[in-house]
Amino acid sequence: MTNWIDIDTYAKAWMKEAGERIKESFSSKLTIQTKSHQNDLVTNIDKGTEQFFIEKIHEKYPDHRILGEEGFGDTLNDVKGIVWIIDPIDGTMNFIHQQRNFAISIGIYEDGIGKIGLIYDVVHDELYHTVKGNGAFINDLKLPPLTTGKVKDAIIGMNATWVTANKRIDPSLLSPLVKDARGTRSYGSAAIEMAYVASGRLDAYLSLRLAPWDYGAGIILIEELGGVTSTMKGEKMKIVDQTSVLVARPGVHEEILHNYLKSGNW
Ligand code: 2AM
Ligand code: CA
Ligand code: CA
Ligand code: CA
Repeated sequence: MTNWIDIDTYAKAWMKEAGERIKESFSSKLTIQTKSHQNDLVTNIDKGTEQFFIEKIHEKYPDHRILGEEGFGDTLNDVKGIVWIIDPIDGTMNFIHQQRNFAISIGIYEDGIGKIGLIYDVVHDELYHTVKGNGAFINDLKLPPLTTGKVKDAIIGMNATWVTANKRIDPSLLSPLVKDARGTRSYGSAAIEMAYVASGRLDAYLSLRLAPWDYGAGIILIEELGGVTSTMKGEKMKIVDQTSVLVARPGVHEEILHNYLKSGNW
């Protein structure tokens, strides 16, 4: 039998240790490179943090597999067994420019089913955690289940680029949602925005394209609290895919999906 509580305990301790190392790096010079385009950034600390987790996991759990953003883990063709999905720094641009508003995100899956969700907002020292079925917490504070809401009362997390002209979307599609919602916010870290949906600080979050390491931990946390997770087409995420993401408290999810997203080709 897999001892999920043990795995959770190790993972959280490694996250705290990695967080300390990241904070220590604030006083050293970063090596910054670009990836797919000029605003898609990666640093030596993203890479070093991913390697730190891989070493720890290999040592303690040699039969577990790892999918990491920076590519030091395994190449996965399936989701069999226990798979750790790791984003060593989610919000790299914030890490570089602001030295805050970034997180370490770890989702642990068994045969494609989410078992442990961990998001660590390093600078605020807020660790969002759940072992499926055992409740979700910020540090030691237990989070209440998410109540039903409406768009008109909702603060929605989304990136402003989705309402400007760009290749993925007609800018007029999401502007009615922005207009009808109580407010919108953009934090620049999908993991933090999903942790905020879990904790009720945001009522919804949506993004046109995210990778498994961006949303892998967040959907486990949100589902544990009764929130709703899907693609922007309303389909369930398959954890290995790049996809659009819509996560929200009940009610708000259905309203966004049916009243605002029906005409889009996401
Ligand atoms: P990252 O910082 O780990 O790259 C920014 O709005 C959010 O989108 C961050 O969570 C960021 O994760 C994520 N993201 C996903 N794909 C991205 C890309 N190609 N370029 C920049 N950010 C990306
Ligand atoms: Ca990245
Ligand atoms: Ca990310
Ligand atoms: Ca990242």
